[in-house]
Amino acid sequence: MSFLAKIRSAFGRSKETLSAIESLGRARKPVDAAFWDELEELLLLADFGFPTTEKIIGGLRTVAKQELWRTSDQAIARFRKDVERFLTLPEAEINLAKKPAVILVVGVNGSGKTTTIGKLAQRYRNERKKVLLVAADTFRAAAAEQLAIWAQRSGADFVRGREGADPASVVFDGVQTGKARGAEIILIDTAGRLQTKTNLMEELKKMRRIIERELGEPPAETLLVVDGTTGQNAISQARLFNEATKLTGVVVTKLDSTAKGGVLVAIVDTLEIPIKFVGLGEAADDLRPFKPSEFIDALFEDSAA
Ligand SMILES: Nc1nc2c(ncn2[C@@H]2O[C@H](COP(=O)(O)OP(=O)(O)OP(=O)(O)O)[C@@H](O)[C@H]2O)c(=O)[nH]1
Ligand SMILES: [Mg+2]
Repeated sequence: MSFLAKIRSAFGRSKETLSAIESLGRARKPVDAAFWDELEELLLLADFGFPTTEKIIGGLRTVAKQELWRTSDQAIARFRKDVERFLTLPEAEINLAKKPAVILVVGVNGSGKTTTIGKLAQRYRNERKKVLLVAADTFRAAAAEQLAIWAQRSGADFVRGREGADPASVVFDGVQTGKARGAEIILIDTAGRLQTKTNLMEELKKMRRIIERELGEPPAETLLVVDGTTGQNAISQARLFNEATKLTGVVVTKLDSTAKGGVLVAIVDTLEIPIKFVGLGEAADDLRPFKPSEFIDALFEDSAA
């Protein structure tokens, strides 16, 4: 299934708010105070968040005045373009230029880190790349088991530490092993942690320092995995993880279970970090590179058809 078809069927389940935005355009209502209020409410419902909503509406109102818009279809057509522009950042491609390309994966508990790594491993193995998975989640033995299954399934190499070991030591082993075996991509899984727990964020900084020391440069990618159903807490996660580990990209998972696609726009807008992949289900091929134009087309299903 194409990204478009997949995301359409995923969103099809519960895309009321976004269809409502579309209907608001089709209704060709006058562009008046009531219209702006209605649009604002819909954006907040779709999880664009207050600051991003205000920015989008403020921009639209300015153009509405300049261009003397009369009906809401003009506003919604422009809205669509604005959202695409908001979502489009440079460096949106995953960076695999370095050998090995080290990808550190971080996020709160249950956001989908391990599953995302498994899907990435499968993707790169399909391209015949030499992939190493590193289980630096030493918090629970089950975490390493879960990653081991993905390694086995995809034919990736696998390194783990003892339960309770210092995750930084596992990262060290992982990078050493990867270099020695000529791995092209090293994916490092970390334990879920709350962005507000300072000691756990320090632990991440340490892992990053080890990678930097062993490679002579920062990891090729530090990806934050965010659960798309979380709502505005995703913004706080992105901000605090970015402070600790300087993120290069975000992966938004579980988009198949939410209508609140606006959170993607809020993340990119407030933090200027690109979304690199989206998760649309639990299977290996349910991770897709994120393409703003396709995403917008999927959201505005009817008008795109
Ligand atoms: N529907 C859906 N479920 C997903 C997606 N990605 C992950 N999941 C599910 O979310 C649950 C948690 O995923 P994990 O990959 O274990 O999450 P994690 O971040 O590694 O969790 P911790 O290691 O405990 O912090 C699992 O049941 C996954 O199958 C997705 O894109 N869509
Ligand atoms: Mg995990």
